[in-house]
Amino acid sequence: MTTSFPKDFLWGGAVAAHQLEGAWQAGGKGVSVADVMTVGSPTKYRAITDGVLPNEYYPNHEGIDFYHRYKGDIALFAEMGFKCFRTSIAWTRIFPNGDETEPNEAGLKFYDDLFDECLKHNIEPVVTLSHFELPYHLVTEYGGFRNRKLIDFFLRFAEVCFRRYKDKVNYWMTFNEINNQANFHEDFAPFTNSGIFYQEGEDREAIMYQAAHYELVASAKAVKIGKSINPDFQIGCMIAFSPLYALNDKPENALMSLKSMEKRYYFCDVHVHGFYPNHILKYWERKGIKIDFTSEDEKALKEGTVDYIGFSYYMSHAIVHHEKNVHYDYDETKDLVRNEFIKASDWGWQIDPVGLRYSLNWFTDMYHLPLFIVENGFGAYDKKEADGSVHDDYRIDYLKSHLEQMKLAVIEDGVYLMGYTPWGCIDLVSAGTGEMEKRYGFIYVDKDNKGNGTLERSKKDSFYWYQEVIKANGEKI
Ligand code: BGP
Repeated sequence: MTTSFPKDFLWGGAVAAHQLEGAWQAGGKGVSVADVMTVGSPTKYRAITDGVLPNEYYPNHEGIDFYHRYKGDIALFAEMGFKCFRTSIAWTRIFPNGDETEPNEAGLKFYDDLFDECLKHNIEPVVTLSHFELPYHLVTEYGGFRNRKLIDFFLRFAEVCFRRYKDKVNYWMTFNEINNQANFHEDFAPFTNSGIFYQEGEDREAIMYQAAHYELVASAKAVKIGKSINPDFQIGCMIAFSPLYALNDKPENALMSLKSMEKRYYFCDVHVHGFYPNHILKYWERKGIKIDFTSEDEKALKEGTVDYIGFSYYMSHAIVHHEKNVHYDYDETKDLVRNEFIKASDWGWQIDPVGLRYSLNWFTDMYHLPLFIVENGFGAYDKKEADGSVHDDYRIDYLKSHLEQMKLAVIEDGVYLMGYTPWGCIDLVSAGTGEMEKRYGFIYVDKDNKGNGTLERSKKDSFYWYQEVIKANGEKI
C-alpha cells in the first residue's frame, strides 16, 4: 500500500509543561494547581492539597527536570526525526499568580530559548496555552473559571504569548481537553483547566456549564486576538475524544450512544460553529440551568472559530440505555460499560485501534476541518535492563495498530490529517495519577513514583521503531 501522508506531515511527540519541566519555583514561577497535587494510584486520582504541605510528595515540582535538560531531550527528539514538538506554556512562569498586569520576563525568556532550540533542529513548536496548569492563586482567590474575571486573565496571558512568540510558533491550541470538565462528579478532577472545587450541596452541573461557557468565550476571544497579531497562525481547539459505542443493536442503546456523544462533544460544536447546538439549550431549559451568557459572548463565539481540531485518543467506551432514563441524559458514572471485544491497559483504559479510525471519520463528517491527533499512546510499566535497554514491544504494538488505522482513515476515507504527536514522547508525570511509572515514552527516564532515580535518559526499543516510521513518512509501520 502506498502512503498518502503529505511530505509536510507533522510527525512528533506531545508533552505538557507541568508534567515534565519541574523547576517549579525557578525564574520567579508561581504555584500552579498541578504543583499542589499529590500521587494517586492506578485506581485513584491524585488529590489536590490546600497549598504546598511540608510532608507531602509533589511529583510535578521536579518533573523530569526538563527545564534544565531540554537541550539534550530535544536533541533526542531530533534524532528520532521529529518534525514538531507539542508542549504547553506554563501560565505560572509568565504570570506567577495569574492576575498580575505585567508578565515575568524570566519565564518568557525560557520559552524563547526552548522554541529556538526546537527551531535549530527544524522542529516546529506546537503550543497549548492552558494544559491543566492554572495558577493556584486564581483558584483560591477567584474560584477558578466559576468567575468571569478569569476570561480576561486568560486573554492577557494568551496575548502576551502570541506577541512574544509570533515569529517562532505557528500552531496553537487554547484549552487542552476542554470537555473533560463535563465530568463534575469528582470534587476536583486533575484533568481540567477550570480550577473548580465543588462544595457539598451545590448544583455542580450548572457551575460546570457556566465555567465551560467562560472557557469557550475565552478561547474564542483568544483566537481573534491571535489572528489579529499574526493572520497566518493556525489556532485549534483540543478535545478529549473516546467514541461511545452502543453496547449492542438494541435501538435504545443506539440512541443513547448518539445522545451521549452530542453531550460529551458539544464543546467542539461551539469551537467550530461559534454557537451552541439546540440540544444543549433544551437541556439547560429542562434542568432550569441559567447561564450568564451576554450578547457580547454570542458575538465573540462567532468571531473566534478555530482553524483545526486537535484531539486526544486513548480508548473507546461502550454505553447502555437504562429504562428509567427517559430523556437519554448521559451520565458517565452510570452508563458506561465494559466492551467484551477489547482489552484494557493496567489502568483500565480500553485499547481500541479501530476506534481511532472511527474518531477521524466522525470528526470529519461532523465538522469538515483539518484534524491533528495531538495525543495517543499506551501508559505501561517498563523494565530497564542492566545494559540500559527497554524492550517495550507492547507499546510498539499499541502504536503500530493505531497508526495502521490512522493510515486507513487518510488513504481510504480521505480524512485531512495534519499530524500525529503521541503522548509523553519522553516519560513524564502522569496527569491523572501523578505516577512516574505509568510510562508512555520512547525515552525512558530513571525515576520512580516516590521520586527516586538519577533522571538519566535511555532509548527504548520504541525509539528506534518510531525513528523508522518517521524516516519512511509512515510508509513502513
Ligand atoms: C490526557 C492529558 C495529558 C496526559 C494524558 C495521559 O488526558 O491531556 O496531560 O496526561 O491524558 O493521562 P495520564 O497521564 O493520566 O496517563
